[in-house]
Amino acid sequence: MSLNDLFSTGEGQSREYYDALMKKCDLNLERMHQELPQAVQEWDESLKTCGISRRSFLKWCSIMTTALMLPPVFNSRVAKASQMANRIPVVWLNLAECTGCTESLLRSSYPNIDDIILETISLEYHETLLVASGYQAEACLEEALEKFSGQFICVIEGAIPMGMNGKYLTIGAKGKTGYEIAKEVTSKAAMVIAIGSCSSYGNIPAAKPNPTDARGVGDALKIPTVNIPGCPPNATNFVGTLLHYILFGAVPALDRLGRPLWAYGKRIHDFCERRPHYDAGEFVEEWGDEYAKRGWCLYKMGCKGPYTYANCSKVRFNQGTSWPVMAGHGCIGCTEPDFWDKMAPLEKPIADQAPIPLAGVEATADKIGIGLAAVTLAGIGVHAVGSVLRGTGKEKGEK
Ligand code: FSX
Ligand code: SF4
Ligand code: F3S
Repeated sequence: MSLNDLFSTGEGQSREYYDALMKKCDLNLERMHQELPQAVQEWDESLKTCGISRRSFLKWCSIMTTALMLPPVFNSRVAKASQMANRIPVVWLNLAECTGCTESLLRSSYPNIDDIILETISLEYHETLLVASGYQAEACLEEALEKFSGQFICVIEGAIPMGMNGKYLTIGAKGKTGYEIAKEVTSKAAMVIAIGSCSSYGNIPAAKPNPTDARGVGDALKIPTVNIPGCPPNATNFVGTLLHYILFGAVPALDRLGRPLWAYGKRIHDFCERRPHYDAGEFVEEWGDEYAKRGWCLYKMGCKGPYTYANCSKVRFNQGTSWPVMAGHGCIGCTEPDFWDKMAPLEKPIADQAPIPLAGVEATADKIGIGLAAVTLAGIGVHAVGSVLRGTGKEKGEK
């Protein structure tokens, strides 16, 4: 195989581009190797404990390389980076949220490699998982901030309530506000990751009428954040972002909403297994009807896949078992800003509602914007006509 073939998978980039990227990557991996603290447990040991073979690990590395939109020549580098993930100090803050992110990311019953990475990252501080409480817990945080200043990744789960001077959320024995804690911790971090839609954009704590004036971390602190939205988010999207940082010492390319493009660059609708039914005008009309049993498209049951940017259909959840649409419910758009208000009612098509501004769609579809709703509507119209013409009777219940 020629070098040009090896490089041919990279989104149309030239060989020179990847040459430079490889050099950058090798230099960064070496730097990380020298600078990062030693791991508590070696990576191979962690794999062995969880009963995962080296072969499965390497297979996972090639999947992850492709997911990160890198050519196969990066497989071994992704493997190296994964082995270093347990050496990056992480300080994880829990602010206004339901702890669903922590639950879904850190508590899987049958760990796969994403989970092992998440379970072995060097969590220097995590309120929910910490055994210590009160002054002892605060001392742990202070120690971590001092010891790893400028080196740790700050992961924030949850929104920041700004109302009443931040006093809707106070944490710990000294009664500091969530805002004060987040401001101090992020000022010493190498990178800030907003995990989940609450910390990315405010989400449910910020849903109307938002009495606590809850906001996303970037908005509240006026700092740049890498946003990994989802309510809860997918472990792969967090792990991939971490790996990208270890590989290149930089955050991956982001969209206007701070989401990594490799994970949030395409719509749910673009890779949905029910898409052929959408294109054929075959829709579920009622929960549990004949068409639901046949796995037809859920658009008329309120699926927001056409307006939602995420890779759920490709990476799925629970060790790749399933994802919302596969389980039989439409996507509710949980990776989009203000989805709780803007996508509501969740089981009715947006086309049935008055036009609403969809910030995520406008921002990331770059030009498609709200026009998408109109396009989808037009699509439904065309497909519905098609159904009638073919005499399939799918027009039942149509308005
Ligand atoms: Fe909950 Fe996380 Fe939703 Fe928010 O996930 S699952 S409300 S995104 O911050 O804990
Ligand atoms: Fe899939 Fe929803 Fe799109 Fe239908 S509308 S194809 S169910 S994403
Ligand atoms: Fe959320 Fe839709 Fe994925 S509801 S989990 S973005 S399928």
